[in-house]
Amino acid sequence: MGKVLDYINEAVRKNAVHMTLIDPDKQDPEEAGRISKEAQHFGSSAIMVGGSTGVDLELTDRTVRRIKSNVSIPVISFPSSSGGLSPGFDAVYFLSMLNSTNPRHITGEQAYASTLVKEFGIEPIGMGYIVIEPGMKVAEVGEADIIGRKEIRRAVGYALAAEYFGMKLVYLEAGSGANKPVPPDMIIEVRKQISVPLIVGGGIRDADAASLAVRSGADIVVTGTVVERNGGLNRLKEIIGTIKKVRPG
Ligand code: 1GP
Repeated sequence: MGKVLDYINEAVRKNAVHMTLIDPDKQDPEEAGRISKEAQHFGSSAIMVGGSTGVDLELTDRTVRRIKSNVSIPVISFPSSSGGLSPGFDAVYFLSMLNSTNPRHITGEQAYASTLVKEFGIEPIGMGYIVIEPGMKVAEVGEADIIGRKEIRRAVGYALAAEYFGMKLVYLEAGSGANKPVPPDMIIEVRKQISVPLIVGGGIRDADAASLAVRSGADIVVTGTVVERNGGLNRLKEIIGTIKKVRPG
């Protein structure tokens, strides 16, 4: 097992985990570094870097380097395509959008990215990525056959399939900026059925929503949009503080 995956598994065993998503398009590298430093200080366990649109390799690279010089927690690529990889990453979520209708997002981009991952010497962490309603931009770009909020059995099916394929993590994604996060009853059922760590993200913007996700069974909560708003860092602090209380070490 790789170093970053070991670190994630260990963190999840101890208590509920938070990861901060930074979209390189949303702020300059300096600001990304500043946000990441604060996030680490509040107790976030990793910085994920990625965005669904317009991946600019040069900007990603500068952003990753800036973040790396500001934090000691892992900086993980959260790619939307093979284009967003930088040699500066500690690891990459080597994800397959399992409910895409286009094989390009299930195995195509990955077949291209794998050689770059090898060349750069980045740790790949296999992940089953499952897009739930409303799905937002990532559903559109990834041509997802979106799983409805009530389609719990379908969500469980994809999550179990991910585990049986040998993927190390399962991610239930409502989409960045979603007006509603992944429903609690879906999280509960998926958590019951799988044994690998469960990540939940999309639309989690306050401590209550984060707490509900963790109480339902999310091992890892991802937030992105919240820090882009006024007072966002305070919100982030509250979110991380709350989830650590809900499932303390
Ligand atoms: C998106 O799940 C993440 O991939 C985070 O979503 O930006 O809504 O926090 P938000």
